Amino acid sequence: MSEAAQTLDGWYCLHDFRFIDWKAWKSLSSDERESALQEFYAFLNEWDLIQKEKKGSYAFYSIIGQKADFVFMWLRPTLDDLNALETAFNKTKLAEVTIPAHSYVSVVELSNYLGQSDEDPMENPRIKSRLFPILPRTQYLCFYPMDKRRDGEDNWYMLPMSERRELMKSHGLIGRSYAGKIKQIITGSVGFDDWEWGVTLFGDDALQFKKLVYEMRFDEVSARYGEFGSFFVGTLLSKERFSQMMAL
Ligand code: 76R
Repeated sequence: MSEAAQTLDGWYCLHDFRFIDWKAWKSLSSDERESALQEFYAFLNEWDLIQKEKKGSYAFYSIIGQKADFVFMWLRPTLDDLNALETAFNKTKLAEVTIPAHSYVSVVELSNYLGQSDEDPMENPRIKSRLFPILPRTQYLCFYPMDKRRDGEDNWYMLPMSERRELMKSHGLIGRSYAGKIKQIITGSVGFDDWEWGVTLFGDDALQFKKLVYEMRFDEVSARYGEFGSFFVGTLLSKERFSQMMAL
């Protein structure tokens, strides 16, 4: 048996994709629509507060294309917190005019392929800030799930640790060349959802998502071992932008 990678795990993560039921929204009176928005904005204020206290984080983006209309990406200390959050949202008036489009459950993950030391990682502020990240407010977000292949000769999980480490080094180098342009959050979902990882990328220039993902496709880890699910791309929402989006 080859040596399993060790992971450090941080906040739990739920990506909750929704459609807007425009017909239902249009059938509400303007007072009902306004109060639905105000109720939702009170929720956003609560999430902002939790984020300020560093007890969790969230991202809110409008999705381009027909896979969904918007997404919440929530980070919380436990799965129970996430469950309570989605239930609380589901009880709102706004949720009544949404239809679930897709969801993804995972946990923020760092693996030990690169850099390991004897110190307690939880005492390292750089590691802590990556395991418990405050999500950026970049203009764009990209999300997709992925697996590492287990197919005949191309079985990631049968490779010795030393070889995987070598391959991940090259992956990390490509990633680092996008420093300042893209922030990535890798969340592990083995045992939680249909794929092994969720990849969430944040950036102000959406074209850089394409360039990074494309460049990685030529790198052995992705070229040989990467398998990918559906991609979602979104643009930042704020209260103001959401009000504009919902205006009739
Ligand atoms: O944690 C680190 O920064 C160390 C280096 C590193 C690891 C261990 C790293 C760096 N990644 C790691 C692990 Mn990554 N990453 C992806 C994708 O589309 C594709 O082809 C793959 C999707 C992107 C775009 C990306 C970006 N990475 C992983 C893992 C877990 C592997 C395992 O355990 O087997 C996956 C699934 C994965 C996938 N990676 C980086 C990036 C970027 C931008 C970096 C540089 C980060 C930085 O140094 O700031």
